[in-house]
Amino acid sequence: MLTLWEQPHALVLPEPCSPARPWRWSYGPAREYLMRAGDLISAEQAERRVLIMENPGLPGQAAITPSLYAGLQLVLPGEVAPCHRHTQNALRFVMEGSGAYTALDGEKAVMEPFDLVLTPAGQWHDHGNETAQPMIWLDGLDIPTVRLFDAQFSERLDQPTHPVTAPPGDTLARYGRNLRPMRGHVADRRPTGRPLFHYRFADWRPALAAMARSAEIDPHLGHALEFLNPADGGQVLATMSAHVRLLPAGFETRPRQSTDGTVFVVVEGEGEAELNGEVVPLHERDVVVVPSWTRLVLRSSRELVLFAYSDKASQEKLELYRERNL
Ligand code: GTQ
Repeated sequence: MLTLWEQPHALVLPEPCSPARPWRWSYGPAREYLMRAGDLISAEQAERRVLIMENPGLPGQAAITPSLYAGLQLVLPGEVAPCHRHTQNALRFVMEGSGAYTALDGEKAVMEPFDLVLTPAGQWHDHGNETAQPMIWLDGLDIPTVRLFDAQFSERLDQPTHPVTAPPGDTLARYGRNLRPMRGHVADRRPTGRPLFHYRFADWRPALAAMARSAEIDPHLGHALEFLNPADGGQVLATMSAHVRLLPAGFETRPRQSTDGTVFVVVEGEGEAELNGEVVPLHERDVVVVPSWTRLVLRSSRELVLFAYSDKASQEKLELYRERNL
């Protein structure tokens, strides 16, 4: 037994005090390391050729926040990352390359820069690159969350790629346009109740641009749109939420705190993030992690477009989520 009153760290704090640190990974140097990994190991050998972005405040945990994982994955021309499934939820956000695919239960999503692709828990997925260019994307997974609950299972398929079950884009055509099949709805097609797994830059970017033209800007967020599951209007994954933002040139947000530790990717533009008073520059394709309850201010010198994912979906289910707009 332990004496509660002598614990060096208080166990019940007045507000979040994350061990994770605010941090930025510059895309240029990260990309160089990843390409070097490409010389050293094949995607098939590695199963997934990924450089993990580990938060310096969480050494040895392969975590970017206490609940989330992030990595950069490289698939070279002609390669396949073999088919597997697991209880961890995953999202992919394309950093560069065009035309490689993620297949979900045998249906390919052909990936373009800044597309969001989901591989929800329990669904078979493999990745392949039949183009002539390297393909790099950010992997966002809930690995630390599933580890916390000791609830992980995974298995490899006995062949590298899943047999084709539907033509590429089939689900997007049915569920990506405010429509759904009158028969053969979600439950038959994807047992998880998450039919749509591809959210294209070609769709979300014009939506954000239209919002920026006509909506009043939110002083704490900028213009912001959340990705949703068309089957129920909820978050894209059981444990993770994702959104995009636009800050017009010369905009500064008011400070904001939220309990969902968030990973940002700079899609376009230039600016800076002030994280608990520390200023970090923002350039295209940089990755920045903003841990829970960090006081965040964003500034744009050029029109800034950001993608972000967080554990808000988990926290809302557990009735933990809070935010404070200052
Ligand atoms: O592509 O399935 O970065 O299973 C880590 C674990 C990617 C994947 C990661 C994975 C994957």
